[in-house]
Amino acid sequence: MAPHPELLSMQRLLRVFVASLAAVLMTVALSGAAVADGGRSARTWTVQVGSESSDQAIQGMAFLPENVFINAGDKITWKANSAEIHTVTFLAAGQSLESTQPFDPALDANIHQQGGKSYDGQSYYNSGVMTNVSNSGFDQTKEYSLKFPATGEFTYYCLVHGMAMKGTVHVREAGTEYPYSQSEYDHQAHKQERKILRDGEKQWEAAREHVDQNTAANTVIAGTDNGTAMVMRFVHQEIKIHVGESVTFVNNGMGAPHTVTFGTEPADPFASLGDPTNFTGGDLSSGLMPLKTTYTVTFKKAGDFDYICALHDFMGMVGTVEVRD
Ligand SMILES: [Cu+2]
Repeated sequence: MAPHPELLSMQRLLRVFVASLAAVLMTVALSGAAVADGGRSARTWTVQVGSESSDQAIQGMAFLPENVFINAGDKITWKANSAEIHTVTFLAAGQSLESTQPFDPALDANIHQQGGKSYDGQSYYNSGVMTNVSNSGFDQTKEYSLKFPATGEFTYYCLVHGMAMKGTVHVREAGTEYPYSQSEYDHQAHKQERKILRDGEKQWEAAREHVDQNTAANTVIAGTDNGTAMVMRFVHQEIKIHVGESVTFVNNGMGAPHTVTFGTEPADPFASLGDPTNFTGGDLSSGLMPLKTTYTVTFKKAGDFDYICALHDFMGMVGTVEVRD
């Protein structure tokens, strides 16, 4: 007697289930075996540099994971994970973070890759500019790898974001049991990324509420951040005023600098340019707007005036002031 068709499909389902269970068990056995070698064979670990929302509006100042525990002889590969630029920088013994101005032309080497492929524990090593896009205005480094032959605790920084963005490599004796697997680090990283996105959305919302409640003040928030999550947008992106009125741009953040730049993008985004008290069009720039600074522009002519943040325009940080008679 032929088996009932439903029974047949049950048997097939069961076979599929057993096969997938076997695959899962196999994976578990394999990763178990890898841990059981006591970490004697050198490994390569991955750390993400930055994080972002899909529209690039929210950017994370973080190495994910921030702490990684490896053994002597292992290698770390840092991977660019955001449009916002970052560096992986190990300072030389005795060197201070303040002394390394990444964009100082006199210290041009700061922003370029420096040091060998194996970390000596005391010299200056730099990844160059890490970003996942090619239009940041810098030579793009997508991946940076260093081998760690010696034990120790090594803290590194992003030169662009300074103390706000650091990570530590904990290098232990070869053969030490690893406290975390790569997939555990990846899980931590995903969790932190989601938190950064949530924090960014909240700040963006707060910025919108702030400008909505103070429309008479003609305020535009020129980016905001909480030291980790950055909102790379002008709020409101479009503002309407009358001839003779002013707009005040406010950098409301704790870590990320911005600019307000009308006209041609200047070669040096950090220098201020033009007279903001009497703007009728053409080139005008705030120069670098560090944290909690304002820049007020008085518009003396009708028209639509487009402007950018010269540091973050490639990720959509642009706006327009519509000036009417
Ligand atoms: Cu900006």
